[in-house]
Amino acid sequence: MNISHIEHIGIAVKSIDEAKKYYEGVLGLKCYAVEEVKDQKVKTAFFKVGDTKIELLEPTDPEGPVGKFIEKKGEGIHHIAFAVKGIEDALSEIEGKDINLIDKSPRKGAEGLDIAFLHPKSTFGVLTEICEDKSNK
Ligand code: CMX
Repeated sequence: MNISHIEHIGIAVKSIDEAKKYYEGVLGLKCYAVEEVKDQKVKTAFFKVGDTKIELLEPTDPEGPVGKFIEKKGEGIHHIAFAVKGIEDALSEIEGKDINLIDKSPRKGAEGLDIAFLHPKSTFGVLTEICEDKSNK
């Protein structure tokens, strides 16, 4: 598998507006995009840190994946996302190694990336995403 870098770290928060006071006011990062991902029942906010981003995730529905996560575990790191080249091949390779895939084929995520999740029970407790930017940005 060809992983180039950590694309982003997803952090579950109850309120993006509240959390922004820390990321902008204390860490001095700049929020450059806010986007709702309706099918995931979240609002997202992005901050760049070198080649990696911080993705804040605020639930829009308590029954969505992030709403359930906050209810159970509280705010905190929700997932880690690795940028790969060739996401379809990466998924076939991962499936061949007996890892439980949440997404057997890529779907569209925030920022137009092709994304797929690996179940945390197969990945030592860390919800893991692989993603690929197929645009020519
Ligand atoms: N990290 C680590 N463990 C997690 C987890 C997370 N983010 N979310 C759930 N779990 C654990 C739970 O603690 C639970 O463990 P126990 O059985 O030991 O208690 C187990 O996984 C099952 O949890 P659950 O609450 O019953 O939740 P579900 O099975 O309904 O769903 C998951 C869990 C990971 C399959 C689901 O959240 C999912 O499909 N996630 C992928 C999509 C997603 O997270 N989208 C939001 C982000 C979208 C974006 O970035 O744009």
